[in-house]
Amino acid sequence: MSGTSSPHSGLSRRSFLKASGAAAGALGLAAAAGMTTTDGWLSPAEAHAEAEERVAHLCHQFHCLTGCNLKCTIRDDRVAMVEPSDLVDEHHRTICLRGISEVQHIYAQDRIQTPLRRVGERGEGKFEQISWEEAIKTIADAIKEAQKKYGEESVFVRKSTEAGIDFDFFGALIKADSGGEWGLDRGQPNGTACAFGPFSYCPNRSIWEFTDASTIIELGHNPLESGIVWSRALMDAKEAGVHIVTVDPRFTGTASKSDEWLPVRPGTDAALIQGMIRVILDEGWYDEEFIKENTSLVHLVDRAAGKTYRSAEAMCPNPAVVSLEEVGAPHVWDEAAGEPRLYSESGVQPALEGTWVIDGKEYSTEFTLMKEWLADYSLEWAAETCGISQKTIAALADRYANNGPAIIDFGLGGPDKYTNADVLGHSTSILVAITGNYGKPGAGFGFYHGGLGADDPAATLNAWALPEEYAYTTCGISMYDMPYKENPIRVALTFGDAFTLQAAAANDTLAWVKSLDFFAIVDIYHSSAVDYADIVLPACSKFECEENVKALRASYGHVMLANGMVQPLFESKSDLQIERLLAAEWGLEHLLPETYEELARFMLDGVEELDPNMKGITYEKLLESGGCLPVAGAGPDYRPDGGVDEIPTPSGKIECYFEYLSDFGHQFPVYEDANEAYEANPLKEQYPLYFMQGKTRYRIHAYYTSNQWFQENFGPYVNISPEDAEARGLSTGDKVRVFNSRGEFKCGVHVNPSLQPGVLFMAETTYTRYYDEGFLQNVTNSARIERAYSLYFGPQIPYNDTLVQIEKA
Ligand SMILES: Nc1nc2c(c(=O)[nH]1)N[C@H]1C(S)=C(S)[C@@H](COP(=O)(O)OP(=O)(O)OC[C@H]3O[C@@H](n4cnc5c(=O)[nH]c(N)nc54)[C@H](O)[C@@H]3O)O[C@H]1N2
Ligand SMILES: Nc1nc2c(c(=O)[nH]1)N[C@H]1C(S)=C(S)[C@@H](COP(=O)(O)OP(=O)(O)OC[C@H]3O[C@@H](n4cnc5c(=O)[nH]c(N)nc54)[C@H](O)[C@@H]3O)O[C@H]1N2
Ligand SMILES: [Mo]
Repeated sequence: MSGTSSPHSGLSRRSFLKASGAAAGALGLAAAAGMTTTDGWLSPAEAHAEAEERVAHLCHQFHCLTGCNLKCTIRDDRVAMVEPSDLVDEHHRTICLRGISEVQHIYAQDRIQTPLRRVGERGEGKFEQISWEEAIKTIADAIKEAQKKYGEESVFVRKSTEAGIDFDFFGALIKADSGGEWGLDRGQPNGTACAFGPFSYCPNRSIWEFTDASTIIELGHNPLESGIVWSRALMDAKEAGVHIVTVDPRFTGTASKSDEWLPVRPGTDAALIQGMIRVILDEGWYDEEFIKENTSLVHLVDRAAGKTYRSAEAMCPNPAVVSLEEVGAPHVWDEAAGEPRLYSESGVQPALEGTWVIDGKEYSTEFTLMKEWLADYSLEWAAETCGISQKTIAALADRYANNGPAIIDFGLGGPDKYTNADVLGHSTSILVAITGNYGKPGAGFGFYHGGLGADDPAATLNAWALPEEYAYTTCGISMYDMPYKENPIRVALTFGDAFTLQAAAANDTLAWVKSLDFFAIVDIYHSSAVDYADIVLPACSKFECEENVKALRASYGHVMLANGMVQPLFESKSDLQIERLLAAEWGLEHLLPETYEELARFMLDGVEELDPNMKGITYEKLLESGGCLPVAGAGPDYRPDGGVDEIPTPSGKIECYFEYLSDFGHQFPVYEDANEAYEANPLKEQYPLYFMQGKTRYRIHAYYTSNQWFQENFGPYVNISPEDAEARGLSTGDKVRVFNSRGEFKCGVHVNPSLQPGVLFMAETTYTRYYDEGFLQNVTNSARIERAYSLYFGPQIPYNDTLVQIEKA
């Protein structure tokens, strides 16, 4: 198959390589490492007289949670132009500026061109070029040696999300440690998991239903940057007259399109939500019928023991992990009978409020206990804590409770990245539960966008499985703990730069990485962690492959098969072939698909019969179509069932009272300051500024850093309010030093009136090589509080929970 996509009569890839090699001197370190400049890749294609031109439909990056189909003009086996796909229905037809400028990215100077071996110190970034054979053997030898000396659990293999979206075989084949709990994007979900079920942060209804809502609250979510393509649904809602409220310390793009912007103080959203709950209870705006029918708030609780009156004796552990049989059925106070009855008994009329003595023990309903808990939280306190006025909180509560269906669309960035995010998620769950804004059109909560929820009809694809004995293991210590807790890891292999993207407090992380016996990375670009690797392997981009086809994906309402690939640039290889080369060192490559074509054919085999949504989608028909077919029923009219009758908790009800957190006193979401980012923190004397990070439309995390157009205008810079800038004599374009006790970095500064005084903002992240010194991850917070280990998803990395100082460099 290889080569059939590039039958050129003109200049071949090989001759380009030779031609561009002449300019190798321009790159300094990179040239010493055997790299050539990529300048030559752009102009000759345009100038070529007999250019061979064709169109290919390729799949774009996934980690902005879309994965667009892209129409690419390929000239002389090089991507020359990228446009929105014409194979996609009008409503899903999209492209963003990252897609449209891919040409600048694919052929960027940061591409890793050949396998490299480190020759300097770790972190120095000095390499020599080596052969694939030698590189693969060096990695395999290091892994085998560690396995022999220290056991299988000494080897760590982890893929960055973008690098692992299509498959992740090799780590499982060698039973490596995968880094345990993710520690990302599960902060609020830690609070909603027990209430509505583990994966309730993925909405059970569709984003296209935004138009059915009366109100949408964007809670620390900035879809106009973090979900550009999905934000179409928000704009549809705006056009339909839906009232949109954005809660964000910054005046974001999303705030600018909203009816209201609430500039909350960083890390205090739980106080805002608790203020709303307080108003709703005081005013009697709750939905009593919904509460009685669908929530745990009518359960009886033994006041002294803090334990729900159930048919089982033991305290209920995390309800997300147990069944009704294990914990016993809850009782309510039956008003008809005047005695406790099983909630599940027919004809029971549960009391909402009250306290009764049963067998000498005092019992109250959860609702009564909730009111007692809330007694500590006045509206005045809420307003003072979160920085939003009492009047505004009360008006929002009114709108949310009394004005028709409402949606809370929370971000997994922003407020999720503080140590108190579970308190926010739990509070939001209670707000939703008492108002009944769930399980009906135009109502719900969660992280809308990204097909994580029920945005488009489900599409069934077969999963390529390895024999059962081949599976990742975990040493019991998650990656975020590895720099701090004793662990068996000696050797690491990452696909993508997981170490500097996914871990905070980079000085700690990288000190740990330096202490390892061996570290290898497979990446497309010279990302930040590359400098620390012993061996670097060049992966090819999403636009390149040894064969004609590559990724098969179900995304954004369509099934797409990337086809018409460009040959891998330089000496890069596809991830599949890299995994196969590694697997071959263990004689296990036969367990992997030989080609992307084999994988895609397998994934599609028989799905037409299995799933009515997949009707008409076969490998052949996909190729005939150009590479993209709609899943049946996709489009803005799609409405999933998404009801309230199947809450996957032991009781089948929305659980508001978290018995399992009694040891921490968190049965209800007791308000808690963030770890570092709070007003009364004495540390503010030294480091007075909140340092928030977030997504930018110009990058997916660090990816696209290498795009020259973006680099020229949107390199690493810190945003600061005019007030804070003036106090420090800073103007836009100045160089600054940002620092705290964990570390520092130097880069440019932008004075930006969209920020409130006291708050800095920076887009995460950019490769270290573009900073003047260090990078933002040097200052971010890696604290893991004790309670977090009891939560469903474990501790969350609190990047935003960070205080810093800034000065002119
Ligand atoms: N372009 C682009 N899109 C992406 C990604 C990307 O890298 N680039 N990454 C994807 C991923 S992995 C994720 S998790 C999602 C995340 O999607 P979002 O959650 O929308 O992402 P963020 O920009 O991190 O955070 C959202 C907002 O939270 C605000 N914020 C910070 N602290 C607080 C706070 O205490 N309270 C409130 N209310 N707001 C606060 C920030 O100012 C920011 O505007 O985006 C996805 N989409
Ligand atoms: N300070 C701070 N840090 C943060 C955040 C924050 O808000 N603040 N947000 C966090 C969030 S929400 C998340 S989800 C994580 C994301 O962290 P990751 O999951 O690690 O990020 P990705 O962007 O998915 O992965 C990008 C890496 O994979 C490489 N790559 C891309 N495509 C491929 C491929 O096809 N093959 C191979 N081999 N490599 C590839 C890229 O070059 C890059 O090194 O970052 C977190 N980091
Ligand atoms: Mo994320």
